[in-house]
Amino acid sequence: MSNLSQSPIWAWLKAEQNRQNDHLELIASENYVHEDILKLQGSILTNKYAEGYPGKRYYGGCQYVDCIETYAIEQLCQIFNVSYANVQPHSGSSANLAALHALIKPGDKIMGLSLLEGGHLTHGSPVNFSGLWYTAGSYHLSSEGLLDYDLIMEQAMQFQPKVLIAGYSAYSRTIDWVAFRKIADQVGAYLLADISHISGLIATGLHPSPAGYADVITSTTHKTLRGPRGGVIMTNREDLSKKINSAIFPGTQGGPLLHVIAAKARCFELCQESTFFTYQKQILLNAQALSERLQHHGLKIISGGTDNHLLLISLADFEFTGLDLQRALERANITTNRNTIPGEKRSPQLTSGLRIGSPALTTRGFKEKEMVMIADWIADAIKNNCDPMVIADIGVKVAQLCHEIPLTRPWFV
Ligand code: DSN
Repeated sequence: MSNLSQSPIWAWLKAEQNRQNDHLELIASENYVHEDILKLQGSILTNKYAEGYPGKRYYGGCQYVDCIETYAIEQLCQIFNVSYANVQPHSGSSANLAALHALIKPGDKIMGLSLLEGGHLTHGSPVNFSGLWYTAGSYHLSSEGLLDYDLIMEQAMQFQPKVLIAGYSAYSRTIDWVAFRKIADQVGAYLLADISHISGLIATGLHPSPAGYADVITSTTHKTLRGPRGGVIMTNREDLSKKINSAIFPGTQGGPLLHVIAAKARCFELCQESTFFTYQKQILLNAQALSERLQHHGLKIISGGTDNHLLLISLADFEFTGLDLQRALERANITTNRNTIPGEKRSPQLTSGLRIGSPALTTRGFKEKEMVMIADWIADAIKNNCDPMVIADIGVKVAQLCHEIPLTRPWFV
């Protein structure tokens, strides 16, 4: 097939474009990128092999990609106030894989928040490399769904991890890095901060930074940071920076994706513009508006609210599951994901929670007024047990709102 427009791939791309425009995107880890990010990711940089690091490559012809990667590293160090960075990880999972590979040996102990309570697969889940290759233990939230640092100290003292991991996929409160440093010091562990979800808030000073407390910081670049899909690793320790570089290449990856690294560099530039601070502020206001309005309807939010971009609705008191609600909202063109909650009694496939986040809709231009409307619709769906008539009615309102505030991010088809 010589013409892309005749390929089914083109039709699926157009269909996905329409889906993104016609749906309310509430998945906390998704966002809509700037057109420069799309441009750079689709650029001729994809043609270039550059195994190694700037100035020390295993291929010729790297003079320009060296400039791009060096610039990306400098920009990232500036934003997060760190001395060393690696911008080659293909994803957040790859970043965590390399960080652990740099710090410890297979069989050593790691400890993160339980996946069921908001941790991440790569923080020690038994079905992931982190739980299969390392001896993994979990710490747990308090009964209110909060990090309880005395409790974590106790759990860490008992388990004695070599790496303590902080940073989460479904935790809506501020993380106290000073308390985590204290716990890590007490048990003689490295502190690994995975800031994938909150890196945009940290970059703009709206959440405390782990820099100066964590030995190693990992992140994705596509969530609140609003860049291309990918990962990064940062540290202030020269000894660890060398180990991290070796752990990425040749340890766990081959050639870096220079088209993605260029897009990361552009993302880091955009993060330093004043509009990015305004955007992050609005993310917080929007998440709070969602949380307050849902609680106004009598719904339970885990931990009682949110300090960041996401919140977790508890469905423990309802007969339908997180999966039921996710599917019902999807029929009304509201995209969310089901999530386990602390004290979960259902399977991870079904769950008793729904995670929602504000980054993507904030990019779309939505403010508190729209968040209140959306919270009303979600509450309607819940209180009416996902009744098909109610869901159909919500779908009509969603279509109207998407029409009134279209996605003005660049379109490429
Ligand atoms: N799966 C991502 C999330 O949705 O939070 C984290 O990797």
